[in-house]
Amino acid sequence: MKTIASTDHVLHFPKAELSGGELVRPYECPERWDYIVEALANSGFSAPQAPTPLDMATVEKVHGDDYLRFLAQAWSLWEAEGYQGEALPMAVPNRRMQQREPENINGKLGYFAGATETAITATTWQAVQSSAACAQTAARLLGTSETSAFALCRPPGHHAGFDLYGGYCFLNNAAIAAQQLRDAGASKVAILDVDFHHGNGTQDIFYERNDVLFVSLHGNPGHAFPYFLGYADETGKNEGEGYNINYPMLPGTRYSVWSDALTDALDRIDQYFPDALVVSLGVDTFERDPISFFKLTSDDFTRYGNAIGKRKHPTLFVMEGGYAVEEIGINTRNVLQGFLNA
Ligand code: OKP
Ligand code: ZN
Repeated sequence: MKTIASTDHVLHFPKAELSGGELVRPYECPERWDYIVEALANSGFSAPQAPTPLDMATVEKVHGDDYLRFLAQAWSLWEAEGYQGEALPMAVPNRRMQQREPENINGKLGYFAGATETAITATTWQAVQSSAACAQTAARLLGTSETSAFALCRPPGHHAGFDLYGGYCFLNNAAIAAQQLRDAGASKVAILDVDFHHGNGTQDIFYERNDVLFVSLHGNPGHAFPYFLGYADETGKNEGEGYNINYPMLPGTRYSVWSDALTDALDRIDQYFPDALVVSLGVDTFERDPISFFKLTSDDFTRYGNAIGKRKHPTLFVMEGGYAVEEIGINTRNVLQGFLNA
């Protein structure tokens, strides 16, 4: 299995994340990438390949024009105000408020924010585009020479909606990969999101579409980020009705329960007969993850990689979360090895 990864990921590393009322070193940090590259190298995976530059035409089919213009301009507008810190949203449009993009950068940040912990720096946009390019390049491989691939994306993408950033995400890498597969001739693509957090951005993007099935296993939003989406009664809208499936699970969930949801999810995916499967791969379901509440062990990652592999879909893994940094490499490798050994 080939890995596509970009060293540009280091260009996104804010000094701070807003967490528990403090500005802390971000959980989503550059060493995450290093640990994964190291674990794959130690297990005989081929060295990562750099992506080709991002083709924005694909991105424009899953994100709004106003939003993409905002991401490209955010830092220069922030800098022009003379601010010394990193760009964080503060005021956000809420119930009974106007949904209009303001002129001022603070207004724009709030308007496009789906959450307020994630900072933008001078070089964030470059890192974000290279991360998306990894997903797109890996999707191109899957459409041609390969039956599986791994896009080692950083920053992650599944919280990025049509016109929303936050939860460490800016461009939705998995959505871009799915769209790329569609444009290359796949008539149906399934996305399986196994990150601990609900893929609210991916759900948002494909909610009214039936050419992309979205299936997510995650912490119950009544108890876990992103809090405002991810319930089981969210099943899609219009053409997309029936093509969105959520499996919210409670604090303390172990593999015995999680794997039943996975089996059900994989059955639903098989019944859809997709031409390709995109896996939003977050390993923050790990028992020692610092910000999550599922209880999967490192061996469980091998088990579920194997279960996914047994379904024999052309499969693209796209990296999402995982914050137990020293174990992120082993856990990610275990999923991919379990998959390959199926
Ligand atoms: C991104 B992905 C930590 C709270 C964190 C944001 C979580 C984003 C997770 N104090 N809230 O889905 O792994
Ligand atoms: Zn996550």
